[in-house]
This record gives sequence, C-alpha cells and structure tokens, in this order.
Amino acid sequence: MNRSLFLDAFLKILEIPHKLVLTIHTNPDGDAVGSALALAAFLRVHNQEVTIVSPNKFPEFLSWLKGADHILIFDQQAKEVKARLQTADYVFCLDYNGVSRSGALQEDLLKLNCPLVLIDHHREPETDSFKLMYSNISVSSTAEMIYELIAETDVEQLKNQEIAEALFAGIMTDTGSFSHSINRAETFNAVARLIENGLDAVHVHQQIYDTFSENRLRLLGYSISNRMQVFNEFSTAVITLSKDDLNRFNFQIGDTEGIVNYPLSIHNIMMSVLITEKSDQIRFSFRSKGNFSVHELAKNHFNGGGHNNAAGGNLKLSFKEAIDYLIKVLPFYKNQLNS
Ligand SMILES: [Mn+2]
Repeated sequence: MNRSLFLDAFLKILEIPHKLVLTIHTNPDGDAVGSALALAAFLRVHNQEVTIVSPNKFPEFLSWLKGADHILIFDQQAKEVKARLQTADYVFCLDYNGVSRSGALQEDLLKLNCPLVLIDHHREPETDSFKLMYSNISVSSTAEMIYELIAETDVEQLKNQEIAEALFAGIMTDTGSFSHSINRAETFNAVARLIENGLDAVHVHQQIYDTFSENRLRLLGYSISNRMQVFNEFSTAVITLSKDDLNRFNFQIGDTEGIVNYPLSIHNIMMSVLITEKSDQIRFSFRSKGNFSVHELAKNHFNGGGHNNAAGGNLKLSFKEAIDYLIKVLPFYKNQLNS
C-alpha cells in the first residue's frame, strides 16, 4: 500500500473517536517505546482512546518518558491486555515487521477480528498480516515515520513536548546517537524542526545515555575485555555473555543495549555479534559496517532479520552450541566479510 493511501486511511481513523491499541515488539527498544508514546499522545489529542501494550518489560532508561508508566506489559497484565485487544477498533504494530516479533502477544494478535495497522522500517514486512501498511526500509527509525505522519496531518503537534521528546528518543537510539542510518537529510530536518519547536535534545540524550547503573558500565567493560573474541580472518568480533556473566553484574533489562556496537570501532572489523544466553533461548545481535547484510545472515541462519546493518535472531540451543554454530557459519561469508 502506498504512502498516500495510508495517509488517507490514517486521516479517516482520526475523524471519529476509536478504541486503539498500539503494540510494539518483544524486548522493546527506544524506537519502539518512543514511537508508541509519540503516536499515542498524538492520537489522544485527536480524541482517540489509546492503550499501549508491550509484550514484556521495557528498559528502565526509557521510564522517564511521559506516559511510559501507563504502558501495559503483557507478561504482567495479560488479562487487562486481552480485554483491550478484544474491544479495539484497530491494533497498530509499531517498529516490527511481522506478528511473530510480538513474542507472547502473537497468539492474541492472530485471533483479532479488527484490522492490524503496520508502521515500520524493518525489511520484508509480512504483507499479508496487515490491513493497513506504512513500511519504509530507508527511514532511520519508526519514530521518524511517526514524525512524518504528524508533520503531514497536524503539524502543530510537533510543538507538543511529550510528542517531541518521544520522537527524538526513538530517532536518537535507533541511529546509535546519530552514528548509523543517518545518510538521509530528512532525518536531520526532522530533528531540526523539533528543536525549532522547543525540544531540549541534550536533556533527552542525558536522560537516556547518562543514567547507567555502576553494574551496567562494569558489564560493558567486562564484555569487551573478557568476553570479546576477534576473528580477523572473517573481519568479525564476537562478544558472548552467559547467564552467569549477566548475574555477576546483577543484570537488568536494557543493560546489554549498545554493547554490540563497540567492536565495530575496531579498524577492519566489518561485523560485530553479541550472543546472549536468555532463560529459554539464545539471543543473537548483529551489527555491520558497509555492504555486508546482517539481515540476510540473520534471516538465513538465526531465525531473525532486521536491517542491512543491524539485525537480530533467536535460536533454541545451549550457550556452547550457539557459539559453535556461529563459528561454523562464518566461513560461508568469508569473501563478503573481507570485501
Ligand atoms: Mn526501529
């Protein structure tokens, strides 16, 4: 569905009050939470009844954002979430490209009678699942897409600081503080306009990046000095964190956020991988520089996907098997990684 068709449909939704549920992906990040909070605040201005649902807990460093305390967490408030889903007129899917990325929510989303509305920037959206779709894989973040929607439908709301802070939080975190996915002028135009309208960008940056616990910073140091392996023959660096490693630093959700980016700062390292042992599966996070597509890698071998330079996946393996598996896969990509 093209953009102008989506805009028409979106404007139609705004015309009369509806019950709307905004959902985000499992293990939500700054873009997922920021997009949902900004869109929710915008929709409420337009007399919509809005509930935000996250499949599981979001990172603590996002909890200061206005409205974050009203987000329903499915794995803690399942009954309430199910009730809201049952009476919804539309359910939005923000910052994820397929129903399976909603984790524990998946089953309930598949049973819905109301239309699903996608707004997302990940590659290869599950087209068939969504009645309304706004997908653009070249945009920095879903928050930037929400910005565009607001700029085109009610530009005055860009002055609303609740909206502006949430949008900026999404754009800033999904670009690694403006270090990747920043080759479109539109991204900076969006931020410039938010600042012209009163946004305190430094305040948002500090609230998100300068609020580490001591344990989180020590976990980062430990990850790099004790748990990073460099495979020069594959231009790849791998950080592996077991449950014991995480427990040692009193792991809180969000504490491993960003760790995967650091190995890319090594000269000639084209791909960075973070392998994290979760309670029931192994989480793989991938980052790359240049043309090497970690989306393809994640899709082909790790039951995942994402973007060309940032992707993730999950496998049900033991921690040891997961590391061995990655090491077996790397040689297939040797030429691409070294080109
Ligand atoms: Mn995103």
